[in-house]
Amino acid sequence: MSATGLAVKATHSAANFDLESYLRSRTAAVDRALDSYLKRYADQSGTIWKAMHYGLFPGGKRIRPILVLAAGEIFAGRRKALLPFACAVEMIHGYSLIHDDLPALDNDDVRRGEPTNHKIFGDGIALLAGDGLLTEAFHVLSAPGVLKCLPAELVLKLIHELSHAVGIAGLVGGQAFDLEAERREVDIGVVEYIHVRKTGALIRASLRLGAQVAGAKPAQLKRIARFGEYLGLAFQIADDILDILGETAPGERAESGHSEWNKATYPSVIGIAAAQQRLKELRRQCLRELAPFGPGAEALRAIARQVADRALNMNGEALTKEIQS
Ligand code: GRG
Repeated sequence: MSATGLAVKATHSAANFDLESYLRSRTAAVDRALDSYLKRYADQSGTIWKAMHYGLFPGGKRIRPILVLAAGEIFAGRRKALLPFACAVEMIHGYSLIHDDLPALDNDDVRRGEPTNHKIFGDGIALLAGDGLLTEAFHVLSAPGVLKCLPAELVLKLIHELSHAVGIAGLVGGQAFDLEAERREVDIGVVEYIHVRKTGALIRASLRLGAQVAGAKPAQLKRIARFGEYLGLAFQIADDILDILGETAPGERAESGHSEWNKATYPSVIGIAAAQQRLKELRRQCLRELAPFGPGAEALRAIARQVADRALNMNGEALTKEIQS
């Protein structure tokens, strides 16, 4: 779809789909929109503005906002209507990372290859930058411009859904449960409970928001939501496998006094091979949910494959030896 807000035509096909250029173009659209939201406060550009900006730029993979756009594009959603939701989920993600890196939580020094927010701005400003991004997300969604694109009732419903996904029933609750789980033995049921909330809820919500903005029908929305559940879990399992197998830069690993093996993760509880097996199953489930959407869902299909395959195409034997030594 074009920046003029015209509907996107579902023209992708498996044979010609270029995920790299898709991600590049959607990332650029999200970056431009995020930048323009922040620029509105440029005259107040004190330390807090810089810290909020640093929380968003340079960005990471932008997977959540891209999921908003990709889900919306299946149903020919308008970019103008989708972008505020895409930006809101990225702001919330940015907040969660800043807070998660703080000494009181994961105590990380490095994020995306750069010093973490509190290492640059101090704990107090980093805390406030996270608060600022979380609040700004809902400011963006409740803006008059959004109500020009979508019925007020729908916007309110979506804000309600998003706040549920990132509050005690989702992101915040999952993070709290994870924190408490660090001190005890956990089984795989508990690990999944944490993942579904801490990581899965925002990923699922991103997809559901995009689909609803674009007018998906209830049965279609259910499918997208199930896809989101499988993808959210796959995303976390893949991340944990890559963490253990060493793809994450050493400085980015948690420093809260325990190794990756002691955390409540799939590979640490059931082992790498079983975690990879589960990941393969989730990959299949993701693709199955998208089947009825045809070529319009090619972007989501390619994303699901990429999320899983990064943690599947590894030389498990060699890396297992490395871990044991
Ligand atoms: C502090 C309320 C609060 C919640 C924190 C998201 C989160 C919950 C913690 C971040 C730590 C972590 C590793 C969580 C698992 C989810 C995950 C893999 C986050 C990283 O997301 P990416 O890979 O990051 O999308 P980029 O850098 O690409 O944006």
